[in-house]
Amino acid sequence: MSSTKVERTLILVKPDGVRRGLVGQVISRIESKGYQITDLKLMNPTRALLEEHYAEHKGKPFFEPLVEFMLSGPIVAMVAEGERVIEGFRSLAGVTDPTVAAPGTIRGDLARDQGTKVVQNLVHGSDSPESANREIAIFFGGK
Ligand code: D4T
Repeated sequence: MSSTKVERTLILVKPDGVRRGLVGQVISRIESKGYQITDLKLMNPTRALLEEHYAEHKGKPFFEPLVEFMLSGPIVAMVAEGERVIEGFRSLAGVTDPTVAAPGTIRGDLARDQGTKVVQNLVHGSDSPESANREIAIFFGGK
């Protein structure tokens, strides 16, 4: 186990989650785990913002479908805070592929393969302190 430093992470409820009315359930799981939500907004991100957010995937076959999917409806962006929240939220979310995400996780309980080019897996969570800082600045830097 790593040390217990207070961290912040960027969490997104993707368009599938908002469309399906699952924002409350996602927030509830974050709060029930004991993390604090310190910023939150419903938004329609621009293509430029999403391309910056997903820059590491540029050039991959799922990049364009991913950006199109993320543009398909409003999303909810939030910042959650707590000791090891980055790792903790990724554990709450489950693995990327919702078909095999463990039952009990957000993706494992609430998402599945929809036969689309890009996996619709309800949520995003930053994967490191560096990513969290970068992503929080992208989504909340200008407010
Ligand atoms: P996000 O970034 O949305 O929290 O998801 P993950 O951290 O779990 O996964 P990721 O960054 O590797 O992928 C971003 C986004 O692209 C979709 N994706 C990913 C896909 O459709 N096909 C793929 O092969 C991969 C790797 C799912 C999430």
